[in-house]
Amino acid sequence: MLYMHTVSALLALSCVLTETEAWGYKNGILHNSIWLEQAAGVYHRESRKGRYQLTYKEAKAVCKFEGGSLATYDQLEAARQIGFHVCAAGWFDKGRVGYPIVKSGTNCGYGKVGIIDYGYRLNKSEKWDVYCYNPNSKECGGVHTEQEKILQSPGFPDEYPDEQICYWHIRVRYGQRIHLQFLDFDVEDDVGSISDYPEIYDSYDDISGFAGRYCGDELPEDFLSTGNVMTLKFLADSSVSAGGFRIQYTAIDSSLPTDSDTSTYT
Ligand SMILES: *[C@@H]1O[C@H](CO)[C@@H](O)[C@H](O)[C@H]1NC(C)=O
Ligand SMILES: [Ca+2]
Repeated sequence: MLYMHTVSALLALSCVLTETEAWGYKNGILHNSIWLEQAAGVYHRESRKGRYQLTYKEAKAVCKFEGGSLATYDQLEAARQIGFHVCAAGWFDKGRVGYPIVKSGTNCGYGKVGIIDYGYRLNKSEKWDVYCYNPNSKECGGVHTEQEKILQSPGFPDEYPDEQICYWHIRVRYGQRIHLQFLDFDVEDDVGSISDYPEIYDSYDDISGFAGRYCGDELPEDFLSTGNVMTLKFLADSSVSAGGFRIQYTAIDSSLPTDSDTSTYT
């Protein structure tokens, strides 16, 4: 058992992409997760350094940084029951490690459904991802599967608060594409958009498919995804806010070729 986990951890490590610029470095931990899904207040985080990079102590600090705590087994199970499915082992309460599986598959969870439980780890220096619980987490980000929706910066129409990290993962039906239209836009402006910015990724995470980063007060152009998933990420640093944004997405049925016409939208 342990051997298999070590092998999978090593495999995961070997495909970690080169680290992009660090940000949010606090208490020795990088707080920018690669991706996040949330259900019932539970969400998964991994280190910016990649999968399986957090000791138990670091895992606790990641959750605390955002005002939450490590999820308990029951919280993880409650989230799982409403569809929270993540194929990555993470720390949860009391030094236990596991992950929630909703749908059995051969690549993940040994074909089982439920919390795949590695048990209470004796060695708290082992490195895994983490499952946090924060029912009062700010209203930003999340997983959206509706056919259309308006996403907005935290607090809109008021200015967004400092130090925001939001990930909106959009997933519509297979075969559909996602059309994004900016309705309002005002984000702290600087050269290179390094302070505050939304970013669009033409994929379900923020590792691949980077399609644009925006700041200032000019409405960015519409964007059309290649496939049926997209990620919108928003970061705000610790000073200077602005009016924020509203973005509408709409699922469109499309029989267009999916590889030829996206560049005109980016
Ligand atoms: C605990 O885990 C860490 C990280 O995997 C490892 O380097 C260390 O040797 C382990 N300690 C013991 C006592 O097994
Ligand atoms: Ca700012």
